[in-house]
Amino acid sequence: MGQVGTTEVVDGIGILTIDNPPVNALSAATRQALADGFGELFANDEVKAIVLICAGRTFIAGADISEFGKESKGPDLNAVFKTIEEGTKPVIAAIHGTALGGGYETALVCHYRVAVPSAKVGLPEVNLGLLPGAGGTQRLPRIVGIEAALDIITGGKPIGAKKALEFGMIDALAEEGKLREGAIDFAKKLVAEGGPLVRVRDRQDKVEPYRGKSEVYAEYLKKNARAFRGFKAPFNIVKAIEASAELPFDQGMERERELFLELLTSTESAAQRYYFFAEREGAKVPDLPKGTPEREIRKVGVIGAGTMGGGITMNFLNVGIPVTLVEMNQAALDRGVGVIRKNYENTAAKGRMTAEQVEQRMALITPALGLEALSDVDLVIEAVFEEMGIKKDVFGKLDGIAKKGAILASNTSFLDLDEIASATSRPQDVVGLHFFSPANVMRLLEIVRGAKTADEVLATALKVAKTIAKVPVVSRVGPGFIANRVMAPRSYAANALVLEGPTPSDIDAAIFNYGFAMGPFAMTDLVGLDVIGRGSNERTLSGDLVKLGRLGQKSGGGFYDYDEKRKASPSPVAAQVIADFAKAKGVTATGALSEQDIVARLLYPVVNEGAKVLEEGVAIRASDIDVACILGYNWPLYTGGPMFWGDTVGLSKVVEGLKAAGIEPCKLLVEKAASGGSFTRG
Ligand code: 3H9
Repeated sequence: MGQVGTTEVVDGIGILTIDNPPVNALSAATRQALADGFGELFANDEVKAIVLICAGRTFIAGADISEFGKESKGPDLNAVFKTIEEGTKPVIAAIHGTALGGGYETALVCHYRVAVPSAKVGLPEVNLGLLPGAGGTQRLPRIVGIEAALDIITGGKPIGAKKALEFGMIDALAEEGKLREGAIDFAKKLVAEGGPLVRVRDRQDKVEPYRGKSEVYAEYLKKNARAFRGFKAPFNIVKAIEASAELPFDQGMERERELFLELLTSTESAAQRYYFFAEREGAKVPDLPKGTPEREIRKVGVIGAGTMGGGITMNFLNVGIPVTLVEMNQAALDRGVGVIRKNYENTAAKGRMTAEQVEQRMALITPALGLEALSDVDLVIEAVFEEMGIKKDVFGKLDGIAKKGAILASNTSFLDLDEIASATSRPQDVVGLHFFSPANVMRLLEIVRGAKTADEVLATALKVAKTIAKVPVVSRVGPGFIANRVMAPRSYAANALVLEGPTPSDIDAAIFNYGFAMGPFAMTDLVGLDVIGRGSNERTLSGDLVKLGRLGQKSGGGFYDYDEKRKASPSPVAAQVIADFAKAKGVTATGALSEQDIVARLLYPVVNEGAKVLEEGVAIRASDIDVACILGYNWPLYTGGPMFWGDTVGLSKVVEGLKAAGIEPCKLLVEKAASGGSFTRG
């Protein structure tokens, strides 16, 4: 059994403990330990019932994702499951932490499930572009019913133990911290009662009423069409759940297997599994020495109570960290605090927070006028107007106010952090914390490492990201850092392409069908043409539209015309402005382009910019660029982000496409294409 599994017998109850850090994933070693441990305990006559429990932070957190796509070694999971399910002694899964995916499926082949109140259970495979492939789609509906199973498995969210008990996903709660004792007591009671063994696979009552009701699944897909768009897994999940009602258990298992394998070999799942690890890589900075000390952040200051500052503040309030919120005048301060309160009250109105929690959070804000109030905070985040002069002034003043060792952070989205830091006598304490709007919702945090930022400050910034549940990506100083910079060429390309013939609707449709929520012209109309074009002195297409009062949705027209319900339709006026602009620029129309061609024209330049960001050392790794685009710009997850997608398309093809559009591919991209290399594959 090696190091991973240990067995013991206590008062006739066999206990198998799995200890395979970090998360007891079902790797070959864990499967071996399960096979050996159950084999031994079933064979031991002294043992009347068996408790399966895990050491460390969690119950089995699922299949080992890093093993997918590799040659399978060790015992087959289904064979191990058969041993448990068909065994003649009751088996009790004792759950703490998270029993997810294959982990919860292991619990489902046990006869009973006991959990501590803090535990969570669930089938999150959909997030990896997969479906539960070890019986989850056949067993869960037999416990919770078809409708609940559809929501749980296509949603992929973990469910807290108390709710899981209501659903029947677990059978009993054990006292927090006393799982082992609770599970042993449960087992002893079962032995004493001596009832028949209960197997989930034998239950029919919850699925039988759905036999022949194909409309249930069709309606479910229709209702969720928007959320499922572009993904493969939800569709296969629905088919597998339908099979749980239509087919006898063993045939249902075969159908599940087929549908699972179809997903396992799909590009979508490969992209989503890549992304799972990519999110976790972001916090790893190769040249940051292991064990670098982190500074304690007990109190935070935020400068600017506007949309950004307010959102940033909420992140800290949500985790119980007090914030001193600074504004220049009382009216702006009151407005900012009022917006935060309103946001929390809206959440409470939806039942996702109690009135008491709203007050608890609000009580953590100290509103203040003037920077002097920041003398005792451990971290200051500046979110004032995006202008170098103003930022330097604020940092210069902060230098004289903030306590020694306080971290001075800027939320700048494109200014030179080193120049901002130069306004202080402590550039080592300055770092960029670039939040994305709305800052309390968006999960991305770009951490900008200045030329002089101390390791300790970077390590603390990474810790802060974790504390407030953000996904960090570390960037060096450079215009636009990572996400904004890499995505900018998409807009340039769209504005160039629209002069050549494809209409805004053609271009937006291609980008929407690729998987973005919106195309670039619809987006510009939403944000406002005046806002997007602000600060530019050159004649631009947007500028020409603005001159006609076409500011976007808010003025009833921009690139599109809008009715009173803000429904868009193609605009003859905009079409004329585009034609005039093209003529003035000497651009002649090309022939019609396919959606694929349009996507290439708009998105290959993003891959190229990503390559430049890597070449310049602004980003540490290609996967950080993908994470930044997926979380910062809603780049469709199932493509893996621009760099993973570029590799999927083939880098030579990307290089050719760029050249054909008159764009010079960067050196790194050309080299990789020539050598048959890739950014993300191995
Ligand atoms: C599945 O089960 C398919 C089945 O239906 C069976 C088919 C036959 N594998 O997230 P953390 C690593 S699909 C390999 O930072 P936390 C992770 O990379 C699976 N490695 O910790 C990280 O490594 P490192 C269904 C894994 O406490 C370290 O563990 N299950 C796996 O914030 C710590 O992770 C899931 O989708 C894995 N399954 O959160 C659950 N899981 O330290 C996926 C984690 O080198 N896992 N690692 O960066 C999670 O959601 C979270 O990791 C968990 C812990 C909530 C468990």
